[in-house]
Amino acid sequence: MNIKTIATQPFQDQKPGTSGLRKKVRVFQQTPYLENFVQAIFDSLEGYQGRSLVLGGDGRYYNREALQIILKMAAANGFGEVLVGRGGLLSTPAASCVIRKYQTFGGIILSASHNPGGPTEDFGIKYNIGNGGPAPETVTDNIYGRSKQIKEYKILEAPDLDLDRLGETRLGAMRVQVIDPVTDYAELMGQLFDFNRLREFLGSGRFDLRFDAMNAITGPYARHILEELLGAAPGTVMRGDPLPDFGGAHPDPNLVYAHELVELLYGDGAPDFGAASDGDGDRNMILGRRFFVTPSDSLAVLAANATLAPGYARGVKGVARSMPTSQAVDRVAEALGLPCFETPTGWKFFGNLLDAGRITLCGEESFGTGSDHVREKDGLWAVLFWLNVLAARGESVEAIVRAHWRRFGRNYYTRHDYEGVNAERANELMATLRQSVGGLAGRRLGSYEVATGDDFSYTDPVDGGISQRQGIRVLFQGGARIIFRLSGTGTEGATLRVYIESHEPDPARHDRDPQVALAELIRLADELAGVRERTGRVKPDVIT
Ligand code: G16
Repeated sequence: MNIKTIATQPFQDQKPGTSGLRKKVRVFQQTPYLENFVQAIFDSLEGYQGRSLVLGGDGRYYNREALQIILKMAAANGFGEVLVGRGGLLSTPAASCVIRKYQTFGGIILSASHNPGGPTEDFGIKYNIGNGGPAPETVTDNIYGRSKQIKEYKILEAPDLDLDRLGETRLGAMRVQVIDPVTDYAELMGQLFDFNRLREFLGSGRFDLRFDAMNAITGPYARHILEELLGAAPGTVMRGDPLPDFGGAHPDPNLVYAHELVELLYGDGAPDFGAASDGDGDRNMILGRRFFVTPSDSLAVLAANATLAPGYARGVKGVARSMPTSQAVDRVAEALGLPCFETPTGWKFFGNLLDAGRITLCGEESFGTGSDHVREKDGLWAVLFWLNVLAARGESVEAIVRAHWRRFGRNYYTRHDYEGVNAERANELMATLRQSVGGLAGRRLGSYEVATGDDFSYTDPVDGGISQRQGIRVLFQGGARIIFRLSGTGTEGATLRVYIESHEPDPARHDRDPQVALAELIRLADELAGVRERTGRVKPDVIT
């Protein structure tokens, strides 16, 4: 087998976004687009010769082809070993778990997360470092820098490997281990949660649940853990086979895209509990019977009830949330005397806090919740955590959340997304806001008074790294907020996200529709940014 060094020209558009490089499949299919980016990753790493790499993806279209290329490039570049999930599959949290458990040098995960899959849809690739978490900005900046200068890449000339059979093979001098994608992850879950109690709870026939895997990666994980290990009824896991195009579904677990599950949970004879996960298994949506738990509330409820799960019985060291996530968890932290950190959007910003032992739980409004058990957000983990809390408390989801609001107040929250907006116009909108926001302090807008306005900047408390321009914040007296930012995960045009929040302490006012409770702030947001005028849109594409 020959190592070939192939001359190449750089692409100028390989800047990783919020979570790796995401583009249309057809972009990645143009040789050497993928090859360049993979070589740029390898070139920007030091000390990996002879070490192990974890490799897997969410099974989306082009996953298998891309894996064969990456395997041959890893061999040509001197990795000693690759651990690859059978069938090329590994959920994002499972990849993080495997990197940590086997102390590998890092990992490459192929996924465009919750974006649709298929020949005309999205593909993505991201590099995770040895702590199991997404590469921090210093690393992704280096990869990007390298991708703009790259002149050659290395690849082994070899036949494709059979990735469907467990066991060890070789690719040149490199060992390839095809591992079961579920085993290590399931074992970790068994250490964190009370599987005996859950077996009684789910096997009793008195608790009915559905898990919607959205034809994506979590199907095999959820079937094994919920149905085989914990005895939930067969059929608990819906859409449980990972398909390359997700069966045409948009694997984003929210009220819009998981509508089959939502209809079940809001219909006659609804189950007690419903949950869904996304393309690569790191997001989660939690539903009770006719009740939706916002991701921000979910984080707060888990933080307040953490000690009910054996893995967290000794308590939580601290919590963190991304800046646009609601401040519900801040109130829990305050009541429990815990440190609470506010980071920019992107799971990578939690890594240092988790590694330094300053936080145990963290989460984001974008349906992400996680803990120090891995360094990624983790969809099925959140579901098991909720089930553990439900089993321990013996109350319904709704009762638990309402009791939480009574104690801490309710943070009404909504996010309005304007998708596929002309990128230039979206950038102009942000630039104008950036200029004016500082001057808003002290101004009265409707019944609100602005406390401060800024463009969020974050100084990492562990390594001192500074990340600027992380979202425009308008902060009102009393804690209400309006936040504007552009998504870093889209593949076409720009997505403007407007996040709106307000705290309501009065239990008599906890029953309102968030769109109604937040109506004035929603109107103010539109006026402040001129969303309609500048984007030409009269309403958001997605409201969560
Ligand atoms: C990624 C990141 C998350 C982020 C989300 C949305 O999630 O890991 O931290 O909150 O994107 O980002 P944006 O608002 O920039 O689109 P995932 O599940 O797509 O990997």
